Amino acid sequence: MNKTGLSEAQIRDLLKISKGQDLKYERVLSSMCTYPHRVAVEAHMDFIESNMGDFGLFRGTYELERQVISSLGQLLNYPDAAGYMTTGATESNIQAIRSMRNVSRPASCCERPNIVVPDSAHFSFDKVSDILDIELRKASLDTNLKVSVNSVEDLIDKNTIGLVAIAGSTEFGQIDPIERLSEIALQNNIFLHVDAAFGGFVLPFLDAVYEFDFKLPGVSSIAIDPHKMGLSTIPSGVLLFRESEQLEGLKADTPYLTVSTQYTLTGTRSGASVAATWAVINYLGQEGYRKTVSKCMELTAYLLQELERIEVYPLIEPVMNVVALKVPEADLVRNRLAKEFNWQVSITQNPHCLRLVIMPHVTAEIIGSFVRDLHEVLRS
Ligand code: 0PR
Repeated sequence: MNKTGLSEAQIRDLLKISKGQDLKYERVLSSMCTYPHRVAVEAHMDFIESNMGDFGLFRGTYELERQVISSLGQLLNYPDAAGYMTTGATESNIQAIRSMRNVSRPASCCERPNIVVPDSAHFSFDKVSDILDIELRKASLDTNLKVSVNSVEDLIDKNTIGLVAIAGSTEFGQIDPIERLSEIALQNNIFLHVDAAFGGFVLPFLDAVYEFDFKLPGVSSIAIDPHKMGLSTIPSGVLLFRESEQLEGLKADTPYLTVSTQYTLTGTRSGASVAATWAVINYLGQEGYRKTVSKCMELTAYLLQELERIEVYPLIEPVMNVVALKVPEADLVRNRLAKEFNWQVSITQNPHCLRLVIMPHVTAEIIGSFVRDLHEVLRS
């Protein structure tokens, strides 16, 4: 640290240089984040000092958080859902599984508990397994890259405390057969957590209807991320539980704070994210999100149409705005796109495909220019 401080002008200049080294989202086709909505940014700045870790000091912000939980509960067909705002789906997934373990512990007493997750589950579940010392059983996928229900059933045993389903998988944007998994969870009297980190702000606004939320009676918790397609600021995640008992499973005593209990993983926690999320969901409403999602889906269709001309095809028909493309030597193509044309795309693991996410910052011009560059790379 410097002995004496720099001037404000020096600080600004140095920050400008660093910011200049960051990529602009206009070249990024690999991210599930995007520019947050202006209304969210304004609210974030207005509540910058607010700390939800000691919410007795920030009663107004706390009330906004209650309203966010209730609005998203309503969106996901359970207005009475219990929950709180997390730093994102990694934390939501950790806490959902921790709650499963704590609530079901008496039943599965001495042996090591396990959960069954799709092979396509986000790597945050590997962290869950490590942190909580819970065995992770990975169920195989069918040819459409949805989890195989038979494989899930085969993996359940007396130490299984719950299942995980994905509504919008990270790599393929696919939705698991959640209706069936809900039945299986009920039959086995175990929890079912739905990771709708990405899909939560997409599926309710598509023309096609998908059953993935609390409407299904076996779904016991949902992770949904306002900092992805919700257009809020980072860090904004939401974890929702069907039963308040599940939230109680996360309770810690906080005797010297303004409130005597906490249910969160982090202590100090951003009230700015709460205000930003409240602002953008209320400003856009369902109509606003429907427009955003329609635009992303139209551009996804446009992308596929342009790619067809250069004989590049998707691995599966995209369900949402995530596209996996079959190209030979996908790693090499990805590297060349980055090096020669400054495009950021990612790669799926199994099979190896180019993966693009058509976020709200993507335009028809961006797609046109990307397809031209991809064509160039594939030709030479
Ligand atoms: N669950 C699913 C289905 C996800 O896709 C992700 C993140 C998570 C959980 C974890 O969410 P947090 O990272 O918010 O805790 N999916 C993206 C991914 O790992 C996150 C991301 C976002 C990556 C922007 C890159 C990026 O530029 O690919």
